[in-house]
Amino acid sequence: MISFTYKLYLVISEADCKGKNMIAVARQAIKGGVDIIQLREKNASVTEFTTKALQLKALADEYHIPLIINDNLMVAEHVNAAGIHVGNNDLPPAEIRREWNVANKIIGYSIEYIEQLHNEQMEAADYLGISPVFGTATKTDTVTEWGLEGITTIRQLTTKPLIAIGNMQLNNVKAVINAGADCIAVVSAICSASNPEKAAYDLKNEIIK
Ligand code: TZP
Ligand code: MG
Repeated sequence: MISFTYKLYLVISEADCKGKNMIAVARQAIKGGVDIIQLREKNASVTEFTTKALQLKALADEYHIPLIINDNLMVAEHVNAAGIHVGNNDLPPAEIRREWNVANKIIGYSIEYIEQLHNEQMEAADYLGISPVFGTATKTDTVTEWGLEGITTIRQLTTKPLIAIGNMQLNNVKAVINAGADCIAVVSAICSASNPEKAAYDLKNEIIK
């Protein structure tokens, strides 16, 4: 089991950067305080996904932070990512653990239903994503809006690191941490910011203060 000490998790795709260069946005975000990054490309071909993953891996290596790949184990293995993040409808964590036979890889698992906290999949995961905490325009096909109460409920059911995602903003991250989350994951609060470095810096300070 890995030790998960990260506090500010950037989830990024080319589309989320809305015309800006994704690698430039990611670099600024890392300079501001992002300490783990996930490439989440929903509509890219495997070739495009791999190309972007390689670029982001080089950047992550430069700053010595982990790169996580969303959903695609082939891409994660190919670029030697630090880990993979999956949801309820993806390759299950226990299976990934068997296939990707490397002990120190990080496996993240999104919790969308409370029942998932009682299945073997969550046992195989290194961290759990609370998905989503609040409703967000970035991802609309969601099941449960956990809210602060949901975080507290999940906190009581597991000791695994909890990553909060879904409309995380400067004015709510502290409450989310106080409710029991260990780490905050964001897309738009950084990718859509006019100054991603400052946005990351402010979020990080708010989380750790
Ligand atoms: N999973 C649950 S909500 C979400 C994902 C990928 C999107 C979060 O985006 P934002 O812009 O930080 O609300
Ligand atoms: Mg998925």
